[in-house]
Amino acid sequence: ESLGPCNHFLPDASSIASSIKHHALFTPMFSPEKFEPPKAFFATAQSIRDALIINWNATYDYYERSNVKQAYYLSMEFLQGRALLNAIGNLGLTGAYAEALSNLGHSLEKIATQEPDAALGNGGLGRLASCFLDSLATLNYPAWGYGLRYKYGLFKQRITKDGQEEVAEDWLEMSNPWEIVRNDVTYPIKFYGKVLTDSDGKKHWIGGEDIKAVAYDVPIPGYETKTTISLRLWSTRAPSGEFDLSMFNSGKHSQAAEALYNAEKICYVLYPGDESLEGKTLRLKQQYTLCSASLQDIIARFERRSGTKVNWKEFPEKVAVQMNDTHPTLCIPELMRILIDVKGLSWKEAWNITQGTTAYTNHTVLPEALEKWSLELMQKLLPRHVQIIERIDEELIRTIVSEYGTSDSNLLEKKLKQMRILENVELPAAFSDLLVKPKASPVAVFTDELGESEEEEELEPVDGKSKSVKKGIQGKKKKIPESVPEPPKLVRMANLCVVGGHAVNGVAAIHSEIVKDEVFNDFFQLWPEKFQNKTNGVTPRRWIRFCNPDLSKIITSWTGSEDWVLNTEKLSALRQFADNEDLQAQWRAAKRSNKLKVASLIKEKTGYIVSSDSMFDIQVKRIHEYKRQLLNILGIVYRYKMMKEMSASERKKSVPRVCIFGGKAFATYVQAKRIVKFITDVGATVNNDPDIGDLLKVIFVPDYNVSVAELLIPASELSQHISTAGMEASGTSNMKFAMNGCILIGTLDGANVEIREEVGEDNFFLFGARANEIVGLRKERAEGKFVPDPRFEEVKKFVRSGVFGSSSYDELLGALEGNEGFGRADYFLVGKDFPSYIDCQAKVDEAYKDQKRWTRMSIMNTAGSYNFSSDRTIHEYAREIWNIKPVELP
Ligand code: DL6
Repeated sequence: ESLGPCNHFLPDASSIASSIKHHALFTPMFSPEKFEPPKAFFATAQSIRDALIINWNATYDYYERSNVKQAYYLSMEFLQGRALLNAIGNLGLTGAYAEALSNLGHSLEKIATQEPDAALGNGGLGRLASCFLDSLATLNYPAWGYGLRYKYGLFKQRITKDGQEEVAEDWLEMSNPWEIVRNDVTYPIKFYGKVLTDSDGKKHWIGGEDIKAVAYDVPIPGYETKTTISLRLWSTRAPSGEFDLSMFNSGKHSQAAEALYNAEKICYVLYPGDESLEGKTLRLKQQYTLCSASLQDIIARFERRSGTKVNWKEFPEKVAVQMNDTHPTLCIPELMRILIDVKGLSWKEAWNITQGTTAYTNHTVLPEALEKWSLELMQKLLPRHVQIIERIDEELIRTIVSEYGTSDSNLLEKKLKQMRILENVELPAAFSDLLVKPKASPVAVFTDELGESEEEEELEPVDGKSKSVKKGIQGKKKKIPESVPEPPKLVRMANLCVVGGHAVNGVAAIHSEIVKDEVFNDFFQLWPEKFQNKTNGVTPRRWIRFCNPDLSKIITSWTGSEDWVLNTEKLSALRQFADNEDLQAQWRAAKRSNKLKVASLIKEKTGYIVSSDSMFDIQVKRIHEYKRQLLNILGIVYRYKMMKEMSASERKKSVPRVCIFGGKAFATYVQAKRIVKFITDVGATVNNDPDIGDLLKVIFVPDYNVSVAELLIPASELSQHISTAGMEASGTSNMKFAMNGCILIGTLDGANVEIREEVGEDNFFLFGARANEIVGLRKERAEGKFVPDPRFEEVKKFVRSGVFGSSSYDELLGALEGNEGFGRADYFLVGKDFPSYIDCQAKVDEAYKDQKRWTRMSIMNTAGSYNFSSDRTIHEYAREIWNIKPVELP
């Protein structure tokens, strides 16, 4: 029995129940006699999947027939979370499913928790991609997502007494009911090999290692629409015939299956460790697999839809490719390669098509996160792509030379150095005479590639060998003493994106300004028209309507309808009721019931018992020094120290807080892991201190993911977005928290700036240095002019005194002081912002004591969050970058 085409034919509870029973019977995964939660989950998922497939097919057929322009969102990460409640909710079947399951002896809410999170992402970038898919489907935009199907996701985080431990996340162990494997949709992917040139100059890349990419489709339903788009995830396999039977039979089992393993391991984990050459190679293979398989698929669709007459010039009128950060940059040379080598187009034609098709979103200003690949590695793995990249680099040099001329060689040299795609690579022969060469001195002069002429420098002896080096005249082969390593030749992926794409966008207003003024300023001067801002957004379906049903009911009743789910501007109507006592009482009751759920989660995951009368103060995000979890925890230590110094009666007057942390530290990011360990150490002391009791609890929720966020965010009262100003591109959890009536404490960074404008200055706790002060402050710090606040010094002393265990936390605190061996002195300005942070926290306590004022602030946050719906963001991308239009299915 099928459910029929979902929301056009609303099935009732009894037909749903029979569909679930049907799937329970015919799902061969479980024994027949029992109908326990895992089986009930799979049967329920399969019953709703029937409806999704009907709609997915209808959507696909219609796009195919009408040959509309489609956007493709390429991303290494999609942080989908669970799909069951979202699918049922989007199809408007929550009530019917709840009733059907209850008739079968289960509760929908409980069955939903059986589903493992699809955690194919690391953080905001991946969750943004998933929010975008929801908005694209909901708004009826013809668009697809493309990603990789990682067998083990990123990792599962365990918290032990030693801090974070990573274990493989086996999310596919029980199979994934949402994916549809398309064994007929496969593409060959090759690596290594060589490039041959035939007599008419045509290039042929003969691969040295072949694998194939296989499509797995995940249907993405829109809210209250039949449109169901696709997230196509690639998995990798060896081509058929690669299993060596005779070798296997001769007992060489591993060797016989080597090709299989080599292919499959490409899609084992997201961001495999890249310290080894093997790790780097694997990452590059992943990126290329995503780009090549997706482009082959897109091109095949374009050709099929074009019918007998393929007009390649029309490609950008039918296809938009969005590169989510630099991971899919290889789309540019891959599209060029296919168009030139396979389809026979000229360089110019291919370049116009590639530029017209691709666009790039930048998600970070951290220099270390702007990817650069070793040219040598890329040359081995993708020899033809390197030729194409070299040619793009050469064209770019030509553009730079024509823009800046040759008269001011310093300027030209500077521009070339900053803008070229290839770093530390000599200028191509055609340009070697361009720069004015300083006269060679009679003494032997040593040169570097870009001709910086410098005095002889004394170098530290390396291996007891030669120790002097000079840099000098352009054009001469670098002559470097044996012991001084050549700077590595690199491919700057971000530069390639900016050059190859027709649009470049940042993800919040302040970030887009930084992108223009700092990160890509040279390119902005050259092509100002390419640069745009697209402030991020989050889907109000998952992030209010489904994760916070109690608050949703209240919003619906006070705004008069459920329209706000699709038209979030309607949320602003709540402003007029912000002081209404009835609304305030309902609002507080909803928050309280969400807090009770989190208190149970905390007990289950950590064993700690927390009081829901305390303020729930939350910081959940990737653990990173720039996000400054360290500032938060040092603020907590200060609070604890102050409490310990108070008399018992004074202490009782403190505002009780549960301080909750969650987030993963990248496996090889040592300082981030130290921060996790420190937080849990502080928790172990504070939470067991009888003087403190419920007045302060410090909780680290392990394995933070979308499902945990769906519980924490609705329960939050204060949330922390406290990055060093200028370093957080946008943040998206700040938007989710504000939507759920949580008040933010934060710096003027990323989307905080716009959130504060919308919710009102009085409803946001602001502290810290501003982005334009950071450079000066760092300089001051480096010059030893910074005078720390005595409270900061006291806190560090307190930590070192051993209250939180035997560790002296030298590495952790050393980084704040710039002690010898601990690198840059407090680069993230924790010490500088500490006093303003704790003063601001005192204001938070004062505000919380006045619950009427606090509730008003909370309502004003939800009311002011309307602009941060991903629907708004997607409309902007569709209009201003992709040029696609909504298509309503007939
Ligand atoms: O744009 C989505 C998200 C932003 O909200 C965050 O501010 C930003 O940190 C994140 N960027 C990344 C990229 N990598 N790094 N670092 O995850 O993107």
